Amino acid sequence: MERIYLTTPLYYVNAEPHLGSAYTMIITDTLARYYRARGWETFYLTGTDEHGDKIAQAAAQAGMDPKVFTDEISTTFRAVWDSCGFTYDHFIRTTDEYHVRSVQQLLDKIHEAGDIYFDRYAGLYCFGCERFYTEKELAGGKCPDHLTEPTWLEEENYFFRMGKYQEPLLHHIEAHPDFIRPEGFKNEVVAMLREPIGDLCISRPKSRLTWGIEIPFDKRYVTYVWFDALINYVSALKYKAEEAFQKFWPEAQHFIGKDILKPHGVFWPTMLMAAGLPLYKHLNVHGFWTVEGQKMSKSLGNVISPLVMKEKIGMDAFRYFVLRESVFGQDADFREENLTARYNADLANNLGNLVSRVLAMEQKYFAGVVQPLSTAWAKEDLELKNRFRQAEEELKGHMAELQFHRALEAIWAAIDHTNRYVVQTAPFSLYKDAGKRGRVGEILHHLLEAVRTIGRLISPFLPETAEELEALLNIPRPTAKQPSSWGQFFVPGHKVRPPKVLFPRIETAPDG
Ligand code: ME8
Repeated sequence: MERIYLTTPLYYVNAEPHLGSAYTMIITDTLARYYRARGWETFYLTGTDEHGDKIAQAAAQAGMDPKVFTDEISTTFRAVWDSCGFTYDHFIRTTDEYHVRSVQQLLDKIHEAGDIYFDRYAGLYCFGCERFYTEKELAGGKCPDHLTEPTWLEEENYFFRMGKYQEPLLHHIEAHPDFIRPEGFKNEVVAMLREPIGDLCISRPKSRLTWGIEIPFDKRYVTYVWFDALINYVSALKYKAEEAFQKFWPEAQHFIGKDILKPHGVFWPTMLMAAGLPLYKHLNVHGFWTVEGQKMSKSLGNVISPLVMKEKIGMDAFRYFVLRESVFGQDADFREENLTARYNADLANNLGNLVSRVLAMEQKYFAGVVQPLSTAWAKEDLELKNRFRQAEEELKGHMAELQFHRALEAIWAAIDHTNRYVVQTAPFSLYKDAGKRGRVGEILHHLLEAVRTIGRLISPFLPETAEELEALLNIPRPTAKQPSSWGQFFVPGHKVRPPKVLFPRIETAPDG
């Protein structure tokens, strides 16, 4: 049986879910739905990252104990994702006991193998990033992310011998060119590995931070951030059972934004090597969203909330827009006018009108009752069926390549073709001729097949709409096993429902 293990980053609980985190969720949810529908065994993981300075500070600001604070925000996160309808199989929290245990076991293992050592370190530390910077990495003496001057810090800590695995990792990437995708990000990681990567500081003394996971071999220290959070990808499976780990780990595909490329592309695989575990299959890296050309930020007040979008245009339309508007791996810009334009053109007009038209004609001419097909199909009927077969083939390739915008383009090309088929076959004119009504029944039968197939193809992307189409066609959920040959699905006499508006048009102000 084919399998896939999909993961998102674990989101920090110091910010609300927004367009950025929702984008990673939409991509992974779409893939999970796509592979499940194809009968693959799928495990889809998300969760929250809850330790570290930033969270401790946020809790202190809220006047709350960090555990109470993280319980609250993690619950909110989960509730938002649930109300967006994301179908994750497991939600992990870095404060979950099994995860804490798993991190400690891994620390012990790597420590015993001699790849964790104790040393004095002094350097420039950015509290925002929770890491030390080298002079070279700073921009004009400031942290390039936070634009603040780092603090000089001197302390004794535990270090992971990351440098030892630099060469083996480079070899692995050379032998598996699609280990990190798209290629531009692989090249970035290769460039990082061509410079000395050094070792990684993995602890904080409890005198400075208590909100972390205690180092099992030295209770004066905690580990936090990467040596904690990254391990979730393994601990979530081990929590299920060793068998789940054996089954899914070889098929692991991580999805992340480009901001966390180094931890996932360098820290994580070297940690896995030190722990004697196989590496993940793919690291899939996506670009960043801006809003009307600007960085999304609380202070600018331009943060796009998935729940507000759901309220405004519906979750399916929001999913459609972000997947259709962006190219996986590249940055994208969220613009209200583009959203409205795509919604009206692709969803309200192309898809929505087609479905209404087909169901309205079926209702008007045959009281919703599906008519028989003759054995001899007209050329345009065959072309219509083949057009969908072609779309399905193209979809497969695009999904494997994470080209979601192309996958949607392929489906919409078939929808366009269907709209042209209606114009070409003109059932509304034929119906006036009583002798041609049999042919009208056939045309509508083919159109109902088209609507059914559209529902199946769009279901990973627009799951609610797919369900609405099933309800309108009065048919059950397709299963992975169900044969779906065109022309053999609808039994003549089956009754479909009257049309309904799936995507009400958004009225825009007239130009000028
Ligand atoms: O980094 N555009 O958590 P985080 C696209 N806890 N994606 C965006 C985005 C934007 N403008 N802003 C955020 C962390 N993201 C760590 C991860 S993993 C073991 C630990 C998405 O809450 C994107 O997926 O800062 C990015 O990688 C993630 O949010 C970072 O989330």
